[in-house]
Order: sequence, then structure tokens, then C-alpha cells
Amino acid sequence: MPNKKKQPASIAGAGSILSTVSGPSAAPPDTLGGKDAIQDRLLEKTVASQALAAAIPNNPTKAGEYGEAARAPQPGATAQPASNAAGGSTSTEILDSPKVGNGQPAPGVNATIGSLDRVRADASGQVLTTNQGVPIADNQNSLKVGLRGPTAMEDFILREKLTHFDHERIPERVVHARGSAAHGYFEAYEALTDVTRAAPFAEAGKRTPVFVRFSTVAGERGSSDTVRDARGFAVKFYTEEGNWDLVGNNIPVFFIQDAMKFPDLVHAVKPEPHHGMPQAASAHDTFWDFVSLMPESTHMLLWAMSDRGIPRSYRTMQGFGVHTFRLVNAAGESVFCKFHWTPLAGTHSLVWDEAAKISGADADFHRRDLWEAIEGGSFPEYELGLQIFTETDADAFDFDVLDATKLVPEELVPLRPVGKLVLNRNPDNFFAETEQVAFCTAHIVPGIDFSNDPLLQGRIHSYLDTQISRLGGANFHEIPINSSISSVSNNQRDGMHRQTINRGRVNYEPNSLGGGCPFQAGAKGFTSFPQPIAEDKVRGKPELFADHYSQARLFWESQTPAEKQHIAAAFRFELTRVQTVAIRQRVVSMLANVNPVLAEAVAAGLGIEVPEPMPLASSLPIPEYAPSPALSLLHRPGETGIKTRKVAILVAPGVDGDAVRAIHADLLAEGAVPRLVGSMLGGVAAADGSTLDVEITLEAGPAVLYDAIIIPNGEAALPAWLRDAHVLDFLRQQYRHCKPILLLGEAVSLLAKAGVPEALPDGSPDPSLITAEAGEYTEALAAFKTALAGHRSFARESDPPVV
Ligand code: HDE
Repeated sequence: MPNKKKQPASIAGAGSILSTVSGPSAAPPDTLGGKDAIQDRLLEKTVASQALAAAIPNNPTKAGEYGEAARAPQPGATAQPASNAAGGSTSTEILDSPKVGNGQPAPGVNATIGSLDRVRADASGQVLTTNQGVPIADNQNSLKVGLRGPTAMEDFILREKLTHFDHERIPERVVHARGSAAHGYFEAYEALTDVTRAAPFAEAGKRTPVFVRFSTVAGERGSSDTVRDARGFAVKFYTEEGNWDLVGNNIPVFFIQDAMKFPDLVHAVKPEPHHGMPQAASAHDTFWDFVSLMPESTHMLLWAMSDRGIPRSYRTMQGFGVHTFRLVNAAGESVFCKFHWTPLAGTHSLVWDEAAKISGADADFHRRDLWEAIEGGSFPEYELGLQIFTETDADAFDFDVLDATKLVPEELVPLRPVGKLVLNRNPDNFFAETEQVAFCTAHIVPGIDFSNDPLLQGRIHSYLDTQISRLGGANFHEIPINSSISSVSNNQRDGMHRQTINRGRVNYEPNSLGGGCPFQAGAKGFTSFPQPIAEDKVRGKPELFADHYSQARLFWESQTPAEKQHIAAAFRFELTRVQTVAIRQRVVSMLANVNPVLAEAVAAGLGIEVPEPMPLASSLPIPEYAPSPALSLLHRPGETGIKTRKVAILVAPGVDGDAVRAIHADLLAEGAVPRLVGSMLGGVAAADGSTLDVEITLEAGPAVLYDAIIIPNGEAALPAWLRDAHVLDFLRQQYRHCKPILLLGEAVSLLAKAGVPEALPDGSPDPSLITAEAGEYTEALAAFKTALAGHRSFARESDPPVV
């Protein structure tokens, strides 16, 4: 008879499992002897972990790291653990608590990248606590030794509160410090898999969440929105293959060609170092000194001095990726690409006199506009268009596509519309989202790649680097607004403010103790486009970069007469504020290479002769371009009509109440934002005895804050309006800023009193100055709405203004 007695479980080596150093060369024990759940887990963990290591006897991808084989990276070797315990840091993780959780993390999950809901906090119904969660009994008084005595050092509640407050600020961005942002999505029109494997373009209708931040460049965090400057247009796409940041501007070219010059440019435009002036303005000596010694800036200067430098709204400006990028498809084939955002609301700008006055009336003009539009459900939309061209196409262009001071004319490479961006949600918290968002040109995803543009190459370093001091360390990617929605697993560890609690003991690769995980993705991961390069190591620029003026000329010649006049006036304004005559002359000598009319107009305003044109840096033939209508702002009136346009309807006692109500309702129905403006808040008795409620006063909401004005009929209201300089100024400014004006009945007589001409300077009727008999305004209102939906009535302008 065989011996039926059960073999005793082996306990040999149990002591080694219970220790953290050395162990026997034999197989692990079956049991640690006791009946303890923790010990069971420890044994399971050790056994599974040793089996996992044994499953990877060597590193099978090693040979593939060398020579030609390295061109096709292989996925890393992995093995499956027999138990989830194998990857754990500790056998005690099975003990749960309200703090540590249930101890069973789902395999392969990084819970810190969940939606923002995981970190949104709501205090409804909650008591006030310290940061440690201790309920606070008294939030009014510090702890004192006697009612009139000194504060006790032990008052940890006061000290925590003051300490946190003392450290509330973080450094502002070195540039683009002033900005506003919104959430939304990008929706692809079609699959672009022929040219790119980038996730947002994978299929028609695919939506990718985005966070978009608009900004000025030079001003500090609290500076005004409507200064003359380029605007940032930075889009973070949260794709399932990682975050892609398209960090662009509202101008398609830049001042400089090489990253080496960026600190010089920014030092020159920022407040001068000795007295810290001026704020958020390029109109000072150091800026113009620098740019006039850097003639490659001429093209961008023309854009910045054009009305692009003073947009009406973030919703009415284009965005551009500026640099040439690469698109790469799944087969590894690459084309070049320029990114363009085009606002559906059209391209609209302020006029300079208005922009300067808005800075005083509402320094948050653009921030408020973006917030209000989204809050009111008028979601800003932009179409993404791509200019796609091959390397061979690029070789045939008259300019170098790696030169960020040059654009690719749409006549040469038309835009391919590929999707739309919709901003449909305001942030919960300005600091946590808009201030802490970290855009970075190095954040690209499979399917997108860099070109060798030397400005872009420098940016790839700078953005990541700057976040480390701005956001306090290397873990800024863990800040909720910055975290990816695609799985994040790597062996980067520690650093200031680390949020992730990485499970397990493996923090290196290759490894066998973690089953090889996380393993390299191989060809499925990001692979750089293998552009062949055989060149000398050299500091310098390609010869085509030396043509500094032909595209500046293209831009000038593509503008309408009014836009040209604005450009000349902007140069005049900026250079008048410059104090050094030699700098003014140098700038004009640069402009003389662009166009004699421009140079003459600017020189005349400065009381100087046009100097000799600045010597050319290029000896190559000068390229010639036909004017490009797409470069004029007036090319894009937009598709959204009067939606979101702000209209002031003046009211005073005795005004025609019926007309006010009907016009108000009509405008509101079409998505405009009409507001009743009076001299004081409160009810105003209309002619029909009804009461109209003034929403904002002429003082609190001056003319520059509206897109148009309506003054209704009102026999009894008129004398008050005629006596009120606020009203007359309101009318004058609406006129001077070329905005639509609708006057009904007797209100027409305000024109003469305000000195506003009824006809255009050439005697023809002014299509934006509309008058009608009281009670018969249907046609007039329609004409007013047409004017409101379009561009400003620049035909009114004269230099100097007559009103
Ligand atoms: Fe930037 N830029 N930049 N820039 N830039 C920054 O990064 C830099 C350039 C742009 O809303 C900084 O996070 C260098 C061109 C935008 O948060 C910094 C060079 C374009 C934003 C930086 C450039 C831009 C920035 C400061 C030349 C248009 C705001 C804070 C090599 C395509 C993003 C920060 C936001 C911000 C460096 C040139 C656009 C210092 C070195 C060209 C929209 O890293």
C-alpha cells in the first residue's frame, strides 16, 4: 500500500522571504508556516516575482539597438506575472483604509490622469477647515494671550493661513504673461491618414479635447488686453497618444530667424531696464533700436503695425503655427505643413484710438469678451486649414521654408480645411487652469514632427525649461490641466511636488522583475522622421534667409488703402515715442526697401526726409509676388453675422419705449448683445409711460466698449441728450471709430451738435450712419444690422480725424 500520508508543505527558506536580503538557491517555500493573510500575500508576491524574472532569460531586443536594425525599433520584451501581487511595492497593500484606498490597483492603470472631475472641489455644505482637514472654529480671530495680548506662536491656524497666502503667487511667464483660456474640442472633417498618423486626424467626426490659451506677448500678467502686440494662440490637444501643443501666434511670421536672438528681442521689447517703462508697449527706443539692426524683422513689423496688432477679440483673429512642421503617415512618409486657424466670426480689429481708450475703460476687454461669449453659449469657432507641400515643392520656392520670417502664400499652396475648433467651456479656476497650463513646442505626438527651422529648434528646449522654474519643478506634467489623458507610464521618479505614487520596485528598463514593463513601444511609438543630413557643423543661416523685404512688400501690397494708412500711422505713432533720431531714421531706411509711399508717409510724420534705403543683405535675385488678398483682414467678414456684437441703445426720460423694446428684442433674437445705456442706473419713464431699466451708465460703459450705437426717437429725451457731453462724446467716438450708428426721429439733430458729418468725406452716403423717421425704422434696422455684421466703415477716416 502506498503511503497516503500528505507530504508536509516545505517551509525551507521561509526566513529569507521574511527578510529583505539574500535567499537560498533552491525553490521558494510553499508556506511561511502561519495563517497570516499578509504572509500569504508576501509569499505569493515573491514567488510570482521570481517567476516573472525567470520568464525573461535575456534582453531579446538588444541586438536591434545597433546599426541599420535600429531604424525599426522593436517593442520591448514583456512577460505576464502569475499574480497581480508581483508588481506590488508591499505585501501590506491589501490592507485598505479611507486614505490608501482598497489596495487593489487595476493593473496598468495610472489614476492620476483621469478627467479634471477628479480634482474639482465644491464646498457646498462644508465647514471651513485647515489644509490638514481640521475644522476651524473661529475664522475671525487669531489666538492671543489675553484679549489685548500678543498673538501666540502656537496659532497654527493663523500661521498656516498666512503662510499659504504669502506663497500664492508663482512667477509669471517670461513672455505671454497676460492671457485667457477656454476648454473645447477639435473635430476632424475627414481622415487625414494619407498624410499623418496623428490621432486627432484619424477619422471623420473624431473629437479631441483641447485647452486653448490666447495671450499678448510683451505685457506683464496684469497689463491691458488691447495693447499693440502679437497675440499668442496656443492649443493643447489631449489625444489618446499623448498631448500635442500647437503653440502659435495670430501673425504667421516672426521677428527673428534663429533662437539665439530671442532673449535679445524680448529684452528689447520689455520695459527698459533702468526705469521699468513702458508697460506692454513696443513704442520705445530699445525695441526699435534692436529691430532696426535686425532687418529680417521688417515683415513681422508690418504685420504688428497693421490692425492685426489690435484685434477686436480673441474670437476674431487668425492663428498660425508659424514654423514649417512635418506630417508623417503610418508608412513613415513625410510632407511639410503649415497650420492656420481661421475664425468663423471673421477677422476684425479695433482702431488705434479706440484700443488706447479701451485700455483705460476695461483693461480686461478681451478676457471679458471670451468669457462672456462662451458663458452666453456663443461658442467661438475656428477652422483648421493645412498648407501641405513636399520637400521638392519647397526646394522650388523663392524663399526658404525654414525661415520663420517668411510665409507660404495661399496662392502658392492653398489651404486644405481639415477640421474645426470649438471653445465651449470656461475654466473653473483661472489659476489652476489658465495660469498653470504649460504649453510646450516639444509636446508632439506620432504623426507630427519638427522641421529644422532654427527658431523652432530653440523653442523645443525653451518651453520645457521655463516651466521648471515657473511651475516649481520637473513634475509640472502632473498638474491636472497639464496631465495627459493617454496612459502615462515611465521610470521617471521623484522631484518636487510629486503626485504619482508608483507601485512596485521597478524604476528602470530593461527589467525582468516588472515583467519588462513599462516596455518600449517599438514602431507603434513616436519615431522621428529620418531626414538624411550630411553637412558641416556651422553657425550661420542659409542664403535665402537674407531676403528681408520681398515678403514685407507682398504684405504691404496686399492691404486695402485703409489698412495701409493704419500701418503708416502705427509706425508714426511708435517712432514718435522713440527719442533717438538715429533710430527713427534707421527704421525709415528699412521701410524705404519695402515701399516708397510707406517710407514717405512715416518720414513726413516724423519731420524727416526719407533716408537712403538700408543696404540689402542679399545678393540673390529679389523674388516678386503678386498681391495676396488673403493677407488683408477685410478678406474675412465672417459667417456669424451680428452674433455677440455689443450694441448700446441710449435711453433717457421721454424716449420712445416701443421702439427701444422692439429693437432690443430684434437684436437679441439674432444673437447680438443689446444694452440700455443711460446717465444713471434706475428706471427711466418712456414717452408711453412704461419704464425702461438702465443697465449701465455712460460713465461705466463708455462708447469704446460697444460695436455700435442706437439713439432712438424721443422728443422729451432730446434736450437732455443735447446737454450731455457724455452722449455727444459717445456719438463722436462711435463715428471716429467707424462703427455703425442708427439714429431715429429727432435723435438725428444730435449729429450737428456733436459735429458728426452725415455724409462721407467724398460726399457719398455713409452706409454705417443710418437715420430713419420715428416709427418707420424696419429698413433702417436691417441696414444697421448689415453694417454691424461687416467691417468698420473706414471710408469715414481722415488723417487727422475730423471728429
Ligand atoms: Fe514663445 N515662449 N518663444 N513663441 N510663446 C513662451 O513659454 C520662446 C515664439 C508663444 O499661452 C515661453 O510657457 C523662444 C514664436 C506662445 O502659455 C517661453 C522662442 C511663437 C506662448 C517661450 C519663442 C511663440 C509662448 C514663456 C524663439 C509663435 C504662450 C512661457 C526661439 C509661433 C503659451 C512659456 C501660453 C511662451 C520661448 C518664439 C508663441 C519662454 C525661445 C515664434 C503662444 O518658453
